[in-house]
Amino acid sequence: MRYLYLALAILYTSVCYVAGHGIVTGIVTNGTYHRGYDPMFQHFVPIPQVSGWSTPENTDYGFVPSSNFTSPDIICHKGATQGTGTINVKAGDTLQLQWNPSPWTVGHHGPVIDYLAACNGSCTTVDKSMLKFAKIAESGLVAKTPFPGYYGCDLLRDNNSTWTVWIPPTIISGEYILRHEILALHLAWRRGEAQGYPQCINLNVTDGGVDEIVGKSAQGFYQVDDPGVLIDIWQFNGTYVVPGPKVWEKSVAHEQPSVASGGT
Ligand SMILES: *[C@@H]1O[C@H](CO)[C@@H](O)[C@H](O)[C@H]1NC(C)=O
Ligand SMILES: *[C@@H]1O[C@H](CO)[C@@H](O)[C@H](O)[C@H]1NC(C)=O
Ligand SMILES: *[C@@H]1O[C@H](CO)[C@@H](O)[C@H](O)[C@H]1NC(C)=O
Ligand SMILES: *[C@@H]1O[C@H](CO)[C@@H](O)[C@H](O)[C@H]1NC(C)=O
Ligand SMILES: *[C@@H]1O[C@H](CO)[C@@H](O)[C@H](O)[C@H]1NC(C)=O
Ligand SMILES: *[C@@H]1O[C@H](CO)[C@@H](O)[C@H](O)[C@H]1NC(C)=O
Ligand SMILES: *[C@@H]1O[C@H](CO)[C@@H](O)[C@H](O)[C@H]1NC(C)=O
Ligand SMILES: [Cu+2]
Repeated sequence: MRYLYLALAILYTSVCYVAGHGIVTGIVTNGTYHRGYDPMFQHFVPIPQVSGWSTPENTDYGFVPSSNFTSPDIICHKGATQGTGTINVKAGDTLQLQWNPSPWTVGHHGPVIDYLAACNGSCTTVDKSMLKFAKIAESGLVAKTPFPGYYGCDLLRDNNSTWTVWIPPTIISGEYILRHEILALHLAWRRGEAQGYPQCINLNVTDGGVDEIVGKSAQGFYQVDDPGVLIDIWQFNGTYVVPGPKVWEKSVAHEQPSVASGGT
């Protein structure tokens, strides 16, 4: 049985290479649409100014492999440089992030995780190696069925390939980077082949409170052998632990669907 599913996983993987895996191409805040970054922009004159971080190397809409999860690529994707624009939001606002191509690739399963880091100034010039991210939400294994388990990114796919993020209502006003990420685990039984799809977006938060984000470098989030990274989801029958730090207590993470047990 396992080999049938493996064959399917590999088939889906090859389909995925043709169709592309995914990026966030749109962000909706307060009813306003903002365009995300697209690697195609490198061919445009002028290059559009967007809040999404620039990743011109990511022409296949691909991923950072878990063999590279401690490299600078994991911060905001392959060779990322600062977004040139900023989205204004109020503390406590929600954002809807739109992934494309839609639907999110069938056969990709894994958690959806959101982080926030303060830029202590402008995010358009920030040194990404200085960013300290706090996890503000995570959605791991939502249900045991259908096989091989229903994960955050399956929920995302079934929700028009969109994801809602809540800005913590009490954070200090200022500029922040939202780091939104899917981890795809369909090949994660091979060491180093879990797939990270991080997407960074510049935000300017107003009407905030007094809570300061204390976080850590994204290069310290995940190790290649973490139980939530090196995992055979096609055989797994335990409690899925979303990798990375614990969710920051001032975030609105209780709004995120997640059930921490199950498997086949
Ligand atoms: C790993 O990350 C480095 C940058 O830190 C990059 O040059 C290299 O191409 C990456 N390798 C893979 C397999 O993605
Ligand atoms: C969101 O929309 C409401 C109603 O139009 C407005 O009062 C509020 O200022 C808007 N928020 C932002 C961040 O623009
Ligand atoms: C912002 O300040 C915090 C606290 O001093 C620090 O840990 C973090 O590295 C700073 N971030 C940047 C991007 O400079
Ligand atoms: C689904 O997402 C697309 C963007 O990818 C958007 O244009 C469309 O309005 C969304 N549909 C619904 C029903 O929300
Ligand atoms: C699904 O999409 C709707 C509409 O954008 C949104 O209100 C809801 O929060 C979304 N669910 C998740 C899990 O993101
Ligand atoms: C952020 O918002 C504040 C308050 O509205 C404004 O003064 C500032 O210029 C904004 N910064 C950016 C980069 O848009
Ligand atoms: C999964 O684990 C439960 C106990 O936690 C056990 O009852 C069940 O038989 C296991 N299923 C498989 C397919 O191994
Ligand atoms: Cu893919």
